[in-house]
Amino acid sequence: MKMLKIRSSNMRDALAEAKRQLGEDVTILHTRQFDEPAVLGCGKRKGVEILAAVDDDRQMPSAAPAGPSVESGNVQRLEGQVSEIRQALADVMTGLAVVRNRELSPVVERLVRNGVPESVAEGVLGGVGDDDALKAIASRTRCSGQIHCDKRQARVALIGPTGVGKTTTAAKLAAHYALVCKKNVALISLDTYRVGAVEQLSTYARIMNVPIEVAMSAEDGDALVSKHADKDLIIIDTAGRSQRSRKHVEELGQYVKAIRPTETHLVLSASADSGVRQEAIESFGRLGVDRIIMTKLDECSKPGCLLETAVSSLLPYSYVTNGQDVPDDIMLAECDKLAKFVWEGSL
Ligand SMILES: Nc1nc2c(ncn2[C@@H]2O[C@H](COP(=O)(O)OP(=O)(O)OP(=O)(O)O)[C@@H](O)[C@H]2O)c(=O)[nH]1
Ligand SMILES: [Mg+2]
Repeated sequence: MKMLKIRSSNMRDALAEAKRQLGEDVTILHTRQFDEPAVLGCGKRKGVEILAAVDDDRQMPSAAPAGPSVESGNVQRLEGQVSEIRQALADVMTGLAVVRNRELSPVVERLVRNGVPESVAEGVLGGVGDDDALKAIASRTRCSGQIHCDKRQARVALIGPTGVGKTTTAAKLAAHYALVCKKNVALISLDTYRVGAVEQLSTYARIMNVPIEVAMSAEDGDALVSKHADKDLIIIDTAGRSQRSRKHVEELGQYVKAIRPTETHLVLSASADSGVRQEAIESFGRLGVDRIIMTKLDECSKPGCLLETAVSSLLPYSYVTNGQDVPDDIMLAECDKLAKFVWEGSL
């Protein structure tokens, strides 16, 4: 028995096609109306489908006219393929919906609400209960503690993208270590790039009575460090550069290298886009970053960036800043406090 499924917009054409392909003795085994979405998903496609059969032993019509027959066969094959593709797509969409609608645990959901990407929140808190959430977050957030300048001179370079608060933070740190910790501090500015940058830091230096130097070229750096060999701490402010410009970041690297920093702190803004921070970690990371300072916590509505950055950079936080006031708006980074901020949304 040879069987054929034929679809057409009406019964008459379907029967004619069945006879043309299988001969006059064709038997119609089954007919049905169909009503389904059109191939590209717009509108409906209606018609009849017949299942026609003929005994194999009977004589088949000789050499069916090539044109219409081939076309009809092709259409059927295409329809079959389209239907398979549609089914596969439906499966994928169902799978995605299942993933999307997957129930998140309440602790993970809370972190996601606070701005932690779902994958990070799952990684840190998957399987952790409410009571242990703070501890789990704190354990994934490392903090470096104070700048060590007791036994040997510390040279701390602040680098990072434009406008994140490097100069303001340099002034806050200088004030804290000079005025509160009573350390012998000097400031060096490597920012001869931006108009007004040196004046900005000089104003703070004058108020704090801290010496300030400006390196006009990478070669100046070494001489300036020697000049201040007696200082406990040298804080180095640098020019903000786009994390996207490899050339400018490398240029900055030459300047910073000449100062021979003992610590290089990458300054990132909590109010910036997460993608920008990730790019900055990658780009400035090539210069040998060993700490992160997160600024502008006061401006950020979702503190999850603190956990996201800790997890993605694997670097410890040294300080966080939470306002424009020099010298007050800076805090030593402490894991418990940062975890509380991420979890509760307040410092
Ligand atoms: N709200 C808020 N503003 C801050 C904070 N830190 C710095 N700022 C402000 O951010 C702006 C830029 O600060 P700068 O210190 O000049 O930033 P920068 O990284 O040195 O900028 P460039 O040298 O141009 O790359 C200023 O208006 C600062 O007052 C902070 O913690 N919170
Ligand atoms: Mg600056």
